[in-house]
Amino acid sequence: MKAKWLYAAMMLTSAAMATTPAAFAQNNWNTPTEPFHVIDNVYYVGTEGLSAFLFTTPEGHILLDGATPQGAAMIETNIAKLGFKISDVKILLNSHAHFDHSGGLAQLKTDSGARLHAMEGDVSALEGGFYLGSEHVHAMDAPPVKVDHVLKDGDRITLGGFTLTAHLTPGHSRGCTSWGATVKDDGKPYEALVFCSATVAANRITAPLQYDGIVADYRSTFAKTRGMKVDVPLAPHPEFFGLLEKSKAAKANPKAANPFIAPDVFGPFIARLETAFEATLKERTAKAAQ
Ligand code: 4NZ
Ligand code: ZN
Repeated sequence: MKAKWLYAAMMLTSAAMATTPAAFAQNNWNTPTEPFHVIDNVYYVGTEGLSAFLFTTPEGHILLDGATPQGAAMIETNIAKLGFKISDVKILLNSHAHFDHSGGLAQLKTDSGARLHAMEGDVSALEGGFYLGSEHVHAMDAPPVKVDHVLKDGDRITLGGFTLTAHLTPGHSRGCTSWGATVKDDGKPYEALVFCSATVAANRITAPLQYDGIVADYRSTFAKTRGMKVDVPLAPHPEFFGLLEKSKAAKANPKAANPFIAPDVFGPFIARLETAFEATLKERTAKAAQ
């Protein structure tokens, strides 16, 4: 447990200090990994370093996130490995319009024919193929992708009797969206949440701001998520909640309780992100005043 906290703290610190896009890229983003069942109708179909989630229903499937442009083919391979068809993906969603989660969406949209639903604040970046506020940094570009339906906070997406709720959790991106759903395990209901992110990462949170209102946005996200009941914490970066390790544990011990049910980790996780955000803001504000 201690080592995990230290690792998280190190990641947050190094992310806060790094300045170039390359400094944030992880070398396992485009490394394939086996897909796995998470819970109920939820499957992991991402790469080793970038999540993508498939929500299956009798009337077609919902795919959340596209990893990088190179990751799209790995996601499609993983969907097929699970026995599902890319042509049955009817709805495409995104956690946030950063190239490491939206880069594969254009390819996935072409190959599936699905409609893309996205939060208002992220539409310009998705359709323009840029990182909002860093339009000139082409290393952070993504293939442009047309948004078919614009979402607002609290909107619901329903397909085949399954519903996902779009919770606007802005800051990390302007339209950062955390996707919630009630899932069942052993007949009992659990609240699952794919938490967008709230790390500072490549964002400028002092002048010149990444986008207007970014600091208030991060704080609104901490206030909103602090009290959320999350039984099954999931994220676009699998290491946030140790998803690959949980999958290994589930495979090693299939009769044990589902390891993805972890109701005590989300609150403390948000508290650590908030502490890291305020520390980075304080540091950068002091530096700017020198
Ligand atoms: S993210 C970069 N989506 O916050 C930016 O993990 C943002 C992220 C990763 C990498 N970057 O500029 O390389
Ligand atoms: Zn991001």
